[in-house]
Amino acid sequence: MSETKVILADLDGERTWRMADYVKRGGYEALKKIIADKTTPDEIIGLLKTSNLRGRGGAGFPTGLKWSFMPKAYVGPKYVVCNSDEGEPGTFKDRDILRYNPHAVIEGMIIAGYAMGCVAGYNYIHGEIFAEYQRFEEALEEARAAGLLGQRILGSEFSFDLFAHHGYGAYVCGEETGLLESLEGKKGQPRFKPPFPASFGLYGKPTTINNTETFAVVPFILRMGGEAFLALGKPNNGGTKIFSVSGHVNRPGNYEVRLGTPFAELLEMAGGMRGGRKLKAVIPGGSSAPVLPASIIMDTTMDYDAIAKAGSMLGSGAVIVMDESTCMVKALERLSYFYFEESCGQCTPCREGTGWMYRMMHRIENGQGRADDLALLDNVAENIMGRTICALGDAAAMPVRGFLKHYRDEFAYHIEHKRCLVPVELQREGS
Ligand code: L3W
Ligand code: SF4
Repeated sequence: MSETKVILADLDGERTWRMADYVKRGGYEALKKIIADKTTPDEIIGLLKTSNLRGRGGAGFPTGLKWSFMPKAYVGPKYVVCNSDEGEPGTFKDRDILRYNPHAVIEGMIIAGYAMGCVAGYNYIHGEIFAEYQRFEEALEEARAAGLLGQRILGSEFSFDLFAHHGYGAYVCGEETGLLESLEGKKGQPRFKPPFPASFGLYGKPTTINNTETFAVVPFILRMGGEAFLALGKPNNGGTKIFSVSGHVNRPGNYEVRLGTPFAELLEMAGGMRGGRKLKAVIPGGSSAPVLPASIIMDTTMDYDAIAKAGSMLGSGAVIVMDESTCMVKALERLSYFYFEESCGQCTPCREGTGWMYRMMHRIENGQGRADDLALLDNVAENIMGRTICALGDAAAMPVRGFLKHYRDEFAYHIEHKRCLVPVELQREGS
């Protein structure tokens, strides 16, 4: 029972982020081959479709299909954008990719530019990480000096340039259209979809946006082949995925495993439960994903379809592990505060609803809950879902629905007894 590393393979050396090291690991071979062989864009997109690669940022949308949405006959600039605005609570994989393997992202983005006929690419990097931004800039300089960016790449007809953009640290800028607005120099407020970025993206031009991990794995898929990548995972869930495991485990960190790996194995890789305590619940895909109790998650495999069947989302792959010492009311209060704080305020259900949910959670946690608060929480969450411009509204409502579905008794106990159901000694030990 161990990791199966693709993006994170052979990163034990001292300067794995340097181009020379990446090249030793087979880096840029895929790009050189498609240029030398004059591989067609359709062949590359076909390979991605065969691989069953699904977007690693949260929605799990099929990457090959997304790339195929870009209009081929469009006259004018088209863009490729990398979403490195990692801000989902619990997620810390993209910053490790930028820190240790930035050239994989660069190569993946150049290949994307080639396959979709784009003139330029931008990597939007979260504003609260600095060393990673610097490292990506340095990697771009190395790639440019080696003739892998700019005009007539490797002597071919293909020209493409790539730039890094340091964001501002707002969670909503990780939403693809909020990111585009921000990249254009405006307030990062999401746009209505449709039109999707594939038809109206950066500066109104066709644009494809993928997550850092998605781009980083593309060169490996080209080298190993679509079938081989698919075989690492399971049908409809190709390849490996990096899971950021945090919370009450002995060895929190990033683990790259085959999609379809049982949760129990991932937990063991992360060193098992801290202090030998009992597992209570897991948020399997970042804070937006509904929580799952131990009884469900221990029987579930870590892939998009299995987690959806269990009633949650694989999301960005942030696995938050909670043991028996966790007060679910306190946990949800923290999450609700996050969404309240990060709402961009454009739409009423999200702007007002996130505040209502947080204030209700705050009073329940502080022993001032009212008898009808749970029904009111259900009602507010229900009225946010599907009624907002972007996914942040749903993302705020889904945790509330998940916690109330599985731990309603604990919330009711808090309201009735004005204290927590979890014994105080256990809470202190777990903190
Ligand atoms: C053209 C169509 N394009 C869909 C494209 C669309 C997008 C992708 C998926 O939300 C989730 C959210 C968070 N023509 C298209 C089309 N597309 N139909 O496909 O679209 P969508 O709308 O399903 O998802 P989304 O708006 O991208 C993302 C969840 O991720 N999440 C958030 C993670 C946050 C991070 C982070 O901080 N880095 O990863 C975690 O679970 O709740 O459900 O590109 O344009 N007909
Ligand atoms: Fe802004 Fe929330 Fe509306 Fe998204 S759902 S556009 S974050 S107010």
